[in-house]
Amino acid sequence: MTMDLFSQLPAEPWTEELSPGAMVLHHYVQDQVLSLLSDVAEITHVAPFRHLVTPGGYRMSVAMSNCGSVGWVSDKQGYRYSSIDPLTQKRWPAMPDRFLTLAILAAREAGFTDFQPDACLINRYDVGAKLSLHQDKDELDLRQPIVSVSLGLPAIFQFGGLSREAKCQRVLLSEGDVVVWGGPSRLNYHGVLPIKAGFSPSTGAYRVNLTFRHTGHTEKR
Ligand code: MD6
Ligand code: FE
Repeated sequence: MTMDLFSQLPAEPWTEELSPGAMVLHHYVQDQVLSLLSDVAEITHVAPFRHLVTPGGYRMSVAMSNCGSVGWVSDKQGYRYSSIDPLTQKRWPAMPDRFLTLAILAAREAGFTDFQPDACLINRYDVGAKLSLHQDKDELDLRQPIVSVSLGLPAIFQFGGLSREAKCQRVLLSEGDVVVWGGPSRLNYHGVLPIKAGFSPSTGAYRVNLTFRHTGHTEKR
C-alpha cells in the first residue's frame, strides 16, 4: 500500500489529464505493489532483464523483458514484436492475471473500455538510466491505449506532442502511478529523464515500469 509518511493512511488517488486521451491516475495501485513486483521477479527468472541494442547500434540503458503473447524487442534489424524471446528462444512467460486485470481496470478508469492487452513490456531502470524521446508506433491497432504502471524509484516523465520538436510537459511519476494513453495522444512523443539516486522500500535502487499494449501481432517473427 502507498502510505503517506505523516498520516500513515493510503495516498488519495487523483487523476491528471496531460492532453486529450492521456491521463495520469496518481496513486492508482495501492495494495498490489509487492505482488506485482513478485510477479516481475518470476517472469524475469524465466525471461531475464537484458539491455537491448537499438537499430543504430546503441546499448539501451534501460533493461527490458516482456510477458504476454508477444514481446517488444530491438536489435540491429529494427524494432518489432516477437512471440519468441531472442535470448532464450522460448515463448515469453504468460501475462499474470493480476497484470491483465490491473491494465483493463486502469484503461476503463480513463475511459477506454474493451482494452485487450496482449503484451507487457517490463522496463527496469538503474540510477542514471533514461529513455530518450520516442513514439510508440510498432502496434497494429492504434485505437487501443497504452497503460503504463510505475513501481519503485520515481521518474520524471517527459510528455510532448506529435512532433519531436513540440514542447514537453514534465510529470513526476511515483510508485503506484498509472499513465493511460490513447486517442488523439496515442502517438505523442515521450521519454523518461535519468533516474535520480534514491532508495525505494519495494525495489531498492530501481525503477520498474510495466507498459501494457494491444499490439495485434500474433505471428512468430
Ligand atoms: C516508462 N514508458 O515509463 C516508459 N510509452 O518507463 C513509455 O515509454 C510509455 O509510459 C507509452 C505510453 C506510456 C508510457
Ligand atoms: Fe513509450
